[in-house]
Amino acid sequence: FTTDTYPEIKRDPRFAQITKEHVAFFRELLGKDSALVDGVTADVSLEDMEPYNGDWMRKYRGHCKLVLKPGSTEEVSKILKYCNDNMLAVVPQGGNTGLVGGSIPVFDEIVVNTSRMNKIRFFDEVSGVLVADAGVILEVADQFLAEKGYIFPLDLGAKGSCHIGGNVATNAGGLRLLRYGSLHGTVLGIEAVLPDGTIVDDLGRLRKNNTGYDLKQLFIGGEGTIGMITAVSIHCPQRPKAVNVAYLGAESYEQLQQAFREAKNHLSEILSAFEMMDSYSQDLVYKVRQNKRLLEGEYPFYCLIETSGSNPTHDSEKLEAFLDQLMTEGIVSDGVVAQDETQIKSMWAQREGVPECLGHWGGVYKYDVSIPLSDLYRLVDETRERIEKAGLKGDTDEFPVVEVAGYGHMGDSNLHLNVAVRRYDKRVEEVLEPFVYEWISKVNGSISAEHGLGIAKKNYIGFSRSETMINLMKQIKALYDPNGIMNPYKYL
Ligand code: FAD
Ligand code: 2HG
Ligand code: ZN
Repeated sequence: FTTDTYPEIKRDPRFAQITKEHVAFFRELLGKDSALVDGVTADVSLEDMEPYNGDWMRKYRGHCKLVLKPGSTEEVSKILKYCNDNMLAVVPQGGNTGLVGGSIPVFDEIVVNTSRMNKIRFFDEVSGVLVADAGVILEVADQFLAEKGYIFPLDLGAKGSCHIGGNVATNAGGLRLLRYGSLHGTVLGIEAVLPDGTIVDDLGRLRKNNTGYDLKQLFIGGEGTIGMITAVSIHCPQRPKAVNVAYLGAESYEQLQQAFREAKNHLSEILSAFEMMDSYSQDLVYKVRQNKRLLEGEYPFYCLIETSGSNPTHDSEKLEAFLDQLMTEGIVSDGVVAQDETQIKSMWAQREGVPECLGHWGGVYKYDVSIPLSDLYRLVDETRERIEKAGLKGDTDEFPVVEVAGYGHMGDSNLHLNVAVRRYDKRVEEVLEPFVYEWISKVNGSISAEHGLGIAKKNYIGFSRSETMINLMKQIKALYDPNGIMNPYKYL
């Protein structure tokens, strides 16, 4: 895709074009060459720009000519102030793993990337409070915590690349939100820079702090539209000593709902994940990775259940008793419990590998939505019917839809509807949109459960938010970013 896909978006003429003088300023400020990828004054190839201009799904393409990699909050402050004074538009970027095109420039906005801001600043071994730079990679933060007996309260498939600043900016949900809650609760403080260079030092370490408006919440899930997060303070739980994982097969979505009800009932405080996968998503993973099936039989639905607790014997007994009951009552058809760390990893790989394997054929139309549990899977069935009726299913250039699959964080009522295609195709998009968004709106769901709006859902925010709410958001945007330089052309 290119911006041609959005003919309604025109480059805002209020923004300046980047000149050699601008580059000279940034070069002087950031010093080292490694802090700057310059396609304005230096002979930098398109390939060098590719990691910053292209997204994980190969769906969005920017035309940025300058990437800045500040090494400190002060440098971010000087960069943004200069950009604001000179009307240069900016896109904050972390690991660039976002799935809604939010971290990709639309035209020639300057990318300000956090990869050099990667220090852990503070950790309290008693309270579990971690303070770290925005550019720390999620997995690195978690490994640091593991050595201290703690765990980062967020985990997701992109952990090896995404930055904690990006996680907070998208309010990422992930695989264990069911257990550890949303970043709106676990993030205790934020340090951020406003477009005029003001450093907002709200890097508190307190769990309780009812002193006026909780302004940091605006940056959590703000998607870089009001300022740049430079550091995060977060409350981390004790790392569980006992982790068990089971992978089950079921005949129907109704049975999965029953299994979830029973999991809450029987596993209660140790339940840490309940993930749903349909056969379409699982079969694709087996096909792409050529790995052995986890269960002997094939089922229309699968779920992955994880428990995390402090007593291995107690947790195993609980999980075994729970599974016995599910099997005896015919709620699930088959199941297997991981016997060691390797099996735990392969079960999780079978779930976490779904997004990558769905992308194997070329592209994926992704819908990350919240739907009341009873209706959740119906959207996948109806979407598949629509695609088939439109005659687009086929796996050829003429019939580009390879598969329609549903999976996601069932424990949080969060469905990932994915339509895998050989190539992005307007005909497919027209069958899917606004159909999916209208469908969601009718059941009072949310058009974005955890990935945000970015540019992908720019035109659809009204399906989940009222006019009044959108206007309030615009007022906040105007207050924090009066020149509109922060991540322009995106959802606001
Ligand atoms: P980027 O992609 O670089 O940026 C994302 C957005 O945040 C952009 O709008 C950007 O402008 C803004 N931003 C980035 N850094 C800052 C900053 N410092 N200050 C202000 N704004 C900033 N998401 C989930 O919620 N749950 C999942 O389970 C999940 N799994 C994923 C699995 C895979 C394989 C992939 C590729 C993605 C997945 N995601 C998931 C998407 C998710 O949004 C990102 O992985 C992650 O949260 C984004 O972090 P990032 O550092 O890559 O941010
Ligand atoms: C996941 O849960 C991620 O695996 C990605 O949120 C979902 O790619 C998707 O649609
Ligand atoms: Zn997800």
